[in-house]
Amino acid sequence: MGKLDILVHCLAFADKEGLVGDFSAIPKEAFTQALEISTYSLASLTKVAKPLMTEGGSILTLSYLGGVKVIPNYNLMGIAKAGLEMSVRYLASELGPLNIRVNAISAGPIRTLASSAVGGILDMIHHVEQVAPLKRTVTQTEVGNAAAFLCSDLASGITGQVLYVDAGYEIMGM
Ligand code: 0WE
Repeated sequence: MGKLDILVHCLAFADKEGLVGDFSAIPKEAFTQALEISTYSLASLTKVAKPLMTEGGSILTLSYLGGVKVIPNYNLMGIAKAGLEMSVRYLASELGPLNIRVNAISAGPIRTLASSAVGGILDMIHHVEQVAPLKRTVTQTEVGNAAAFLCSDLASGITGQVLYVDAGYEIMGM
């Protein structure tokens, strides 16, 4: 592959058992699988990207508010995203001396193929449209634009951060 400048990590999975019902009832196997795919994969990919980013670089991952606050049914993915956001900080600390930046975007809910498998996603989007300062949800283009910024030299002073691209929803308390 030679040289690498940018790595975008956009990968998550939890078994349906971990996205519904009682949190305390999540099977150990589902827990391990979700953390391996959704959390460990960032460190794993970073390990192989690191020696390729010989002139510095930018690593970006995608997170969700459910890793910081309780979102009904996000359950197991919340644990995975909490671990992912903390991984961003530890990786940023490790790779900063190599001028490799590591950040995350925490996006608001978006209607996609993956999210259509989530029960009640339309109700959640409707809620965000009422509560978020911008009175709407975000588009995939807006998330992409923020990703382009964080991966570019415009963000050369930013590392270890979680940038909310959520129409402002995260600042609201009620
Ligand atoms: O991170 C996610 C969901 C990622 C995801 C989606 C699925 C659906 C199909 C991970 N694993 C699976 N497993 C499947 O079998 N989001 C940010 C979207 C999402 O998922 C939710 C949400 C939102 C928002 C689940 C419950 C509540 C809210």
